[in-house]
Amino acid sequence: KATKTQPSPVIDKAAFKSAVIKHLHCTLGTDENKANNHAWWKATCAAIQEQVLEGLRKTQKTHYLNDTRAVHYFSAEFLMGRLLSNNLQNFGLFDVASGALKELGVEISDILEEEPDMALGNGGLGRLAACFIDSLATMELPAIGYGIHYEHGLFRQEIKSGAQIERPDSWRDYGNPWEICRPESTQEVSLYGYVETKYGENGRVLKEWHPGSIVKGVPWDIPVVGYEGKTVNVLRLWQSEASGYFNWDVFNAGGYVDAQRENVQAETISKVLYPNDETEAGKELRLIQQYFFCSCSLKDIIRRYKRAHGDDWSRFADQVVIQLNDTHPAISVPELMRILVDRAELGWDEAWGICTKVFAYTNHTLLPEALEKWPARMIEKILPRHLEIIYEINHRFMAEVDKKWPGDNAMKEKLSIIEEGNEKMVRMGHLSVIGSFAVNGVAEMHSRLVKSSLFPEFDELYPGKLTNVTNGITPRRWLKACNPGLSKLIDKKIGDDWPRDLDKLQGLAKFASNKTFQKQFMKVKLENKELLADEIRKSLDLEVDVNAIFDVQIKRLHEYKRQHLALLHIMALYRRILENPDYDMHPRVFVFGAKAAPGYKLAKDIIYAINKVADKINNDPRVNNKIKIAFLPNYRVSLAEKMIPAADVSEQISTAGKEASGTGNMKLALNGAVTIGTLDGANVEIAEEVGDDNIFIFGLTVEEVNELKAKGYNPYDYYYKDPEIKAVLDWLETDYFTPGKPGALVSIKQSLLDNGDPYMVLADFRAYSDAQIAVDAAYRDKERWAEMAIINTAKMGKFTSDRSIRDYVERVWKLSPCKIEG
Ligand code: 26M
Repeated sequence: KATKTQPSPVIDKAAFKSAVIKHLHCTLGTDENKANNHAWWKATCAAIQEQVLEGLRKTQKTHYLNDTRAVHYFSAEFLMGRLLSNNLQNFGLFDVASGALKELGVEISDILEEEPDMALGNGGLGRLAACFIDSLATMELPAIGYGIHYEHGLFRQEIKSGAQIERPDSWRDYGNPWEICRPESTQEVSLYGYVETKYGENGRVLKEWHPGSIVKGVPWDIPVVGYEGKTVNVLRLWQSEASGYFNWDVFNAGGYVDAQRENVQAETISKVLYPNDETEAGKELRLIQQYFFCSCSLKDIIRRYKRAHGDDWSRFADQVVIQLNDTHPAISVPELMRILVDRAELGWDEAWGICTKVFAYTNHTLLPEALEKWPARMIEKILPRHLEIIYEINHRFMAEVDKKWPGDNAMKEKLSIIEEGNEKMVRMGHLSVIGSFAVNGVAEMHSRLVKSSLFPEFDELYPGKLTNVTNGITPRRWLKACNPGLSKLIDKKIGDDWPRDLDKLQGLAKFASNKTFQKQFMKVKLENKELLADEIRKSLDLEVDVNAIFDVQIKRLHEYKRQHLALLHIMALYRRILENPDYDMHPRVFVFGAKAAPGYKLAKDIIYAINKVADKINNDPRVNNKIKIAFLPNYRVSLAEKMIPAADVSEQISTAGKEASGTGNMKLALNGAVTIGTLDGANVEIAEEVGDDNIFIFGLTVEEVNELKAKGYNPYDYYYKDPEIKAVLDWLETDYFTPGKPGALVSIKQSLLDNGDPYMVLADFRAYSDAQIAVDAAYRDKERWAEMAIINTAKMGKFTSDRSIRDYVERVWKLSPCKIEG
């Protein structure tokens, strides 16, 4: 039975209309006749922002009066995307706004497109943070997100002659209507300089850090509106500014011109997001970024705590829990120790007791190249006191290790925060595990591997500290807002309370074999495919058949994610068609979206190869439109929102054991795409939910990957034994796809043969190809496919980020909701 949970809107169409007009006049200085879409967008944002700020004020007041315990989500990245559509939906004002604008002669879909994405993140980790703060607000939990106010988010990707070009992202150039600057909450951050040792009363050693420079952190608040609009939390992002202070005691006066150089350096800190994901870069500025936002955030938390509790630190850990989103904010651990020991003059043990009750750490990767390590010399230069504190933490930790494994020096070397060697390195993962009371992986399989392969000894030393919280996604953005057609169909069928309680989608399962519902479900899918086909036409000047299978692979470009496995398979299909014009396959459109880190040569080569193969296949009449390849440039949140609702097939084909969780897999399945994937990350749990008949699992398991590695994997075995593999790899070496430029695609072949195929692409090729044949066969049975698609949507309840947050609350944060009245 359908239930109605949407609140009655706080403002009606007429009032919304006058609010928009008021802002057009008074905020933007234009009028209804002159306004372009951009102005209409801003006026609409301003109109809804009135409601947002009212909610924010009530929430902050209520949290203050109740002196609530809160979670502080520390993340170098928040990949928010666009906010207007979500904020309207969450206030139940989408239809009101759409109607009001229509009467003003404006189409809401046009103005939504005016909003630049807030792309302050690289990919999964940053988007997860955004989904989590959405769920926290929706569940009325006191929470604050802390991060960096990057002037430039992730680069804009253009494709020129097939190759990726990076352009700066300037999301704030025409102003951001959501953010509020709070200069009154500015913090100061110290950098460089030296540490002075002093002796206090009764011989107590006192350390004083004389910084070489001080920068200001100015906070910008982005309101985070929960579903149904009651709780409005904040995302607080720090922008760096010159403070005007310079430690003249330590350095000679530099004069006016040098001072300008100082300003530029200070402002550089929050200038740009590092575009690497999964590779540790080791750049000084990156470390300064990390320390900058952690230091500002901790000071902000402490200021708020002291307002309520004065200098009594005994309740700090009752009020404050800090979640470290990967090791990027790990420098917070020694920073809090510094504040407690050097500033508050607490004893070490008391301070450490507080720290290890406040911090919890989420690990997002096992890839060795992604585990952050900083040269001790670099930390010493930038944060001399922190290096001392890290050594002290380690010294005491080594004593603990010796207690557990007496005299075992190999164990000490292995677990030490300090990696000895040519250059001493600080292992931020170890620091995070030691400094936290809870450590979690992001999917069952990943957490198992964190325990068994990454930190087995820590698991022995601290039983119960290592745990799992499977990732999730917000269904408000990733179904309700991005797929209105399907949302309305679901509302009609099972009621409209699923956005808060995603398990309700189970109710669709009993209609999975109902022919009428199948038709309705697939009609929505077709309409979404038509919309994506329009995008493809606009963006690539490419016609695609909406009756083809839309096969979608969207994620950062990485060898471990194996976009090149998909590419080799497409080339194999092409070859089969050329050899046999009657090769029997249902037409397919392979849709890709992927950004490569600018310095990741092979990733860029794979993008180039996909585009070159696309040029050839898309324009070859012999293919007879059986294959189209659409690489959509500049993959980002707002593009994902268009691609995901249109997908029939979801490609999740990472080497088993490498993808910690994946979250795109959840978004696609939620929108009725069927997964072809390996037993990796959360794919395992998706398979458990939908059942083996409703997913196409292929390839080596983690155990098989390890066995094959152990016995010696030789990609040439596959190259010589499988003629199709040989043929497509050899093809890459010719100038067939790059006329006049033979060898332009050879790096891919080289990585798969000479470089040993580190991600076992060739080992999984045949199994992948067979699975794709099974996908093809399944799609031709229209009813069976519709049933599979519906089951996928119906069984995604587990993957709401509300469930992830509930797990964090119960297992880690121990938080209670706080109702906001009115
Ligand atoms: C490192 C050094 C310098 C600059 C940036 C980085 C860096 C930035 C982001 C490193 C890693 C970053 O993100 C990793 C990431 O997104 N991991 C993904 O996290 C998701 C959420 O848990 C998982 O679903 C994915 O499986 C995992 O790959």
